[in-house]
Amino acid sequence: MSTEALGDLSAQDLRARAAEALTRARARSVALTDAVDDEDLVRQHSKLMSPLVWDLAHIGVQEELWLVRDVGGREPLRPDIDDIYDAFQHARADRPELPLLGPAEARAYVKQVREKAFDVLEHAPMEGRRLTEQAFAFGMITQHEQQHDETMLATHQLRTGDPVLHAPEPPPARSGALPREVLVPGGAFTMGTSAEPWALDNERPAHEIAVEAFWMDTVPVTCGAYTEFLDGGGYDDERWWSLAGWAYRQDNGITAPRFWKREQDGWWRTRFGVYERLPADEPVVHVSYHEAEAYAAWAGRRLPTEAEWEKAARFDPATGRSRRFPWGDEEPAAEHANLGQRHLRPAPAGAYPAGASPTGVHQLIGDVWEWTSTDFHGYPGFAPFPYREYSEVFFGPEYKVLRGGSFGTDAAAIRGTFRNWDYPIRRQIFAGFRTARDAAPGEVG
Ligand code: AVJ
Ligand code: FE
Repeated sequence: MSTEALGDLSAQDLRARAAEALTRARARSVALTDAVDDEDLVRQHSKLMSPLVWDLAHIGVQEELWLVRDVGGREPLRPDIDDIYDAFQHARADRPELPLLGPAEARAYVKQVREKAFDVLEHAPMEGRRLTEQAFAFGMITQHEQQHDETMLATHQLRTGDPVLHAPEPPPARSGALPREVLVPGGAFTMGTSAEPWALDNERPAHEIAVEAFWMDTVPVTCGAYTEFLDGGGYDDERWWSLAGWAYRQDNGITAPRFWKREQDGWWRTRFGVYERLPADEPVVHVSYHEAEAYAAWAGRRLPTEAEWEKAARFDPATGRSRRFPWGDEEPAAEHANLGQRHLRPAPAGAYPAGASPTGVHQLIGDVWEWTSTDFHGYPGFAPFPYREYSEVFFGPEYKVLRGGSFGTDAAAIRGTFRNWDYPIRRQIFAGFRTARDAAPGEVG
């Protein structure tokens, strides 16, 4: 569906689309929390994460705040728990100590909120307020739930014990031989969006920005390529690391990506409770920004800027226009990208020829979030909407932008303009990277 087409949907169609998206998100939240027993739901599997039962009730509280109370103007269901589930009031490490709703209570609560939210959806006008224009609030809450589902998936990866999640294997590489890198032409392009109905505040507004011609890796850096850096002593050679990166590596004794282990016969990893040999052709995942940056320096390259990433993903040289996705304006389908936890791992490099961008860059959407070298900031003309705490309070040099989504990101929560951010030391997220380099003066594309 094109942006314009969504803009033309009738109120009835918007309601159906919102209901379908909310229902799909809920099925995923239920599957992620039903997969483990109650004891496991209330446990903290890592100081970096909330207990799963916190995420579940927090999803409900956010939905109550925006859909039931604000859009619907209805009475609060549980005003007494607002504070407990306010992410700004309590750090993740402290959440197990809170008087949380238990598993049964949390499940009943989110169900009750959803019934009210659906009632609001049926009656709310889809215009008149910016919050309801094109069902924005429903799209925002769908994305919020899907984002927490990805966070819960990361919690699953940190939990120890037998595997409880299952999914089919991703498709094999099927692109044929790909060039190592492709040239993305220099010049202005449209970054961000003012037209995408469910785009969040930090993706707005659309603006023209110029980038110099550059070379971009055709596919994300694979485990095989990363192992060369590792086995070549890259983690012990200060030359490749930034000052902050080297301090991080030293202070934390970082010697390989998270979840990797060296055995007699090479590198192995733990993935959702399965211990397995590392697949050489799969994009590397669970690396920090610092590790990505060091690898790029070792390879004689650099990380792409956020603008370069978006130009590679959206710019169509034939029309001069920016697409919604690398493959065009249609919503992601199974042949385009590895999204939505359809598979429990990134797909091999070359698995998605139908998802390539016009300039020939593959797997920009799905598989692994990609670190960019850009700090998280608002675009020119940024306006917080509907609340400062979604994006604006995170603007600044402490956070790096990640792009493209991972195998754990749902299609509802990703597009060519979508921006994620995290601390450069984080590696429990499904993050990898690709590298870039400046084009030489003659190579202008
Ligand atoms: C956009 C993924 C950084 O999980 O911290 C969830 C999304 N905001 N609840 C996060 C979010 C509020 C956010 N990220
Ligand atoms: Fe949240």
